[in-house]
Amino acid sequence: MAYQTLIVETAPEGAAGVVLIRLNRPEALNALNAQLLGELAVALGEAQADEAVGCIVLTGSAKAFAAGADIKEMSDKTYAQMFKADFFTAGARAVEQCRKPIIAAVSGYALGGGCELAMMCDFIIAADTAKFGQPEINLGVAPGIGGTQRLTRFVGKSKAMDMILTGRMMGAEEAERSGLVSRIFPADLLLPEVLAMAAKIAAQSPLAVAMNKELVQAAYETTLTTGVALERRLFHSLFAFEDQKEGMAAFVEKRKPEFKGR
Ligand code: CO8
Repeated sequence: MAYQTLIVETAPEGAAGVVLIRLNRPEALNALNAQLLGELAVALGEAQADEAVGCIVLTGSAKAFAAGADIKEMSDKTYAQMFKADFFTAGARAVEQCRKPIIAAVSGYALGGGCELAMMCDFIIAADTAKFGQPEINLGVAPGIGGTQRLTRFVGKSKAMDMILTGRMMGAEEAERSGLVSRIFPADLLLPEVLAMAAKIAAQSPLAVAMNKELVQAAYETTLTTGVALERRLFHSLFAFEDQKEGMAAFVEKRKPEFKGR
């Protein structure tokens, strides 16, 4: 598909098995509008369907991952229009339901819906220039695609309240210290580092990757006892796949495994 608000590259910079999805509305600091979220849902659907893809990287520009939902598109909407269009949820659902890992590579602003989009991904790697925030309070509204829930789980109640009620931004170091971000790189190294990470994930067994992702996600949704029981079941079930035999044989034979996804 020819995208107008995204740039989609397969195996960028030689990163085998990786799809790079770049949000591309530079005139609006990558503000998320209906078209962009619709295109994102299509791009993720294609990446999900392509067996050659093992990991997805979502990024923006040097200045902005995304500066939020498109305020100009939203400003005149009525309650009925927002409700009927189920505004935003299709794009959000595509990210939430993707079974392949998605890494958010965040440089510059990740505000409002942009911060929420990054938090929907499996983990966030930040440039030292990254700024996270939920400034919806300044517009007389609230986060609408998970910000109050996910930010609170990432950074705890006190900091989430502080961020959401004051609308202040958090820099990369504070975000890493608070558990929102996994790692920080200098801005010019962000993409090469994230692509190398993504290629490493893409070279693993896609079956094991999908099950590991499902298990970590389950830690958010269930009790410890249920989560541990699910982990044990999936751990046992991984022994049904050739990839487990290959991974363990390769270790014993002191060679690199070649996973086939079966
Ligand atoms: N929406 C639309 N346009 C935007 C947005 C946005 N969120 N952010 C920036 N832009 C546009 C600006 O209007 C400007 O356009 P123009 O040149 O035509 O005036 C262009 O991008 C460049 O922006 P600035 O000139 O403002 O750039 P600065 O470097 O001076 O400032 C900031 C950068 C600080 C990021 C500033 O642009 C800003 O504060 N942006 C808005 C941030 C914000 O409030 N985000 C939250 C939006 S609400 C939201 O995300 C709710 C999500 C939940 C929706 C769920 C629905 C169900």
